[in-house]
Amino acid sequence: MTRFLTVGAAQMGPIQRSHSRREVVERLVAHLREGKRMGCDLVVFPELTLTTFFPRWYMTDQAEIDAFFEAEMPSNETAPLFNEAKRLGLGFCLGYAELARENGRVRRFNTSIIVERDGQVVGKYRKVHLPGHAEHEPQRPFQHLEKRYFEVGNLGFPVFKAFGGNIGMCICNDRRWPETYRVMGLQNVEMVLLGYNTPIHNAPAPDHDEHTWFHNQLSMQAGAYQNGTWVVGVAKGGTEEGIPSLADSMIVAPSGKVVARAGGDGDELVVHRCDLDAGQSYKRSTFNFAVHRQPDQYRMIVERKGAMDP
Ligand code: ING
Repeated sequence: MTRFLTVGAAQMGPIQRSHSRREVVERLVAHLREGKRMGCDLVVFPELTLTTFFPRWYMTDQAEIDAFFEAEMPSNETAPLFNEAKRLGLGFCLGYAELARENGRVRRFNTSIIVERDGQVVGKYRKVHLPGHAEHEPQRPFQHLEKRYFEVGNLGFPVFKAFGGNIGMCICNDRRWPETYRVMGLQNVEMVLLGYNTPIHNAPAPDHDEHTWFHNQLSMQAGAYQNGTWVVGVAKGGTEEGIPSLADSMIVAPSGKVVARAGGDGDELVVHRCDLDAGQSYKRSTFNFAVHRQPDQYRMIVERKGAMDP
C-alpha cells in the first residue's frame, strides 16, 4: 500500500524584532489550521521560527542574546502550538534557538525538532554548518553571527522513524553541502525537512546575489535526486528588519522536480501529497549505494598525501 504523507511547507513572512512570541505563535497556529483544512499530516516551519533572525546584529550582552533563545520546549509561549497541533492531529517541524543545560554547562544551538501527531517530540537536530562569522565585522551592511551565538550541532544528521517513513532534518546553510543529504541518504532517508533564513545579499560574495534563487533550488534539487529523497524547504522570507530575505519555499520530489512552490514572500502554506515510496526507484537503481558507490576509493584519495598529484 502506498505510503502517502501530505506535507505543508509553512512559509513565514518577516518576523520583526517587535513581534512577540505570542504574536508569532498565533501565525504558526493559523498555519496549522490551514494545514488541517488542506489535509496535511505534517506542517514544516522555518529555521529560528519564533523570533526575528537575530544573528544579523552584533550583541555583547548575554541577557539580550538569550532573550532570543528557548530554555524549554514547549514553554508557556509555545504550548498553544503543541496543544493545537495535538487537537488537530497534526505533526510539525519547528526551528528555534535552543538554550540547553547539559552536564552543568549552558549550551546554545540552532535547533529543529519533529513533533508527531500525538504531541511527542520524536526527533531533534542541531545545525552543523554555521555560516557567517564570530566577531563583529562593521564593514558589512548587516552581520551574520551564527558562529558567535551558536555551537556547532553535536547530534550528527540523524534520521527518525516518523509519519510512516524515514524523516531527517537539516537547517539552512546545511542544505548547500552535499554531505548533509548523503549522510542521511546512507540511512535511507525518505524526506528531509529544512527551514532557512537567507538574506538575498551575500556580503562576502555580492556577485552571487543574482543567483540566490537558483542556488537555493539547485542545492535542494541535487540533494533530493542524488539521495532519492523528498526535500521540503521552508523560508522565513520578505523584508525583515530592513533586510530582503529569500522566500521561494518549495517541495522537491526524489526525481529532483519541484512539485510545489510558494508564490509570494509572506505567510503561505505550500502543500503536496508526497508518496514516500517515490524515492525507491532511485535508491534501487541509479543511487544504489551498495552496488555503485566505491567509498574505499574516496577515502584513499582524500587521505593520500598530495591528493592532486598525478
Ligand atoms: N543563511 C544563509 C544560507 O545558507 C548564506 C547564509 C547565504 C550562505 C547566502 C551563503 C550564501 O542560506 C543561513 N541562516 O544559513
